[in-house]
Amino acid sequence: MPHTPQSRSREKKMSKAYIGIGSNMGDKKDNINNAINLLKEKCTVIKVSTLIKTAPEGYTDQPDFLNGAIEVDTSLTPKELMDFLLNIENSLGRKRTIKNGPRIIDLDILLYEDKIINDTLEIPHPRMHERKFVLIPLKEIAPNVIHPILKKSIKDL
Ligand code: PH2
Ligand code: MG
Ligand code: MG
Repeated sequence: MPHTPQSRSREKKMSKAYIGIGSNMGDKKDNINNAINLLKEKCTVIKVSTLIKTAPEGYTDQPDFLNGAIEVDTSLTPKELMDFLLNIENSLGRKRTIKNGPRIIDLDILLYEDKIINDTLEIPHPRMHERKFVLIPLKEIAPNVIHPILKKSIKDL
């Protein structure tokens, strides 16, 4: 069937988002793969970076992390996407004890289109540009994407 103006307007608007993923408890690789499979229930996963082992930043008295970055297309709004990511974290058994402490899985929205949101949800992720464990995997899948506040590409950050 050819696209008519009517059929096009009924299609869901898809947005591109980049998600940071990390784990430093249990079987880290399994946790990340399980989270990616759950993501596919509501998002189209376009790219997954190489997963890299990273030393903990911030609160350093905890195990090394496995970190990666994911590109998704989604019809979820930023808030809906955040709630979906929180549901995935909970369903994989994440318990929130120490702030920035060890976690089975962490899923953070890094970028959502070129939106800037300063609410309980902050997009771009407020610390992404200073975190190697975010920038290295993100550079692999999105080197030329522009940070909408800093106006610099990921590879230049
Ligand atoms: N996440 C944090 C704090 N520190 N360090 C590494 N290496 N990887 C992380 O994902 C990470 C961290 C808070 O979300
Ligand atoms: Mg995080
Ligand atoms: Mg988080």
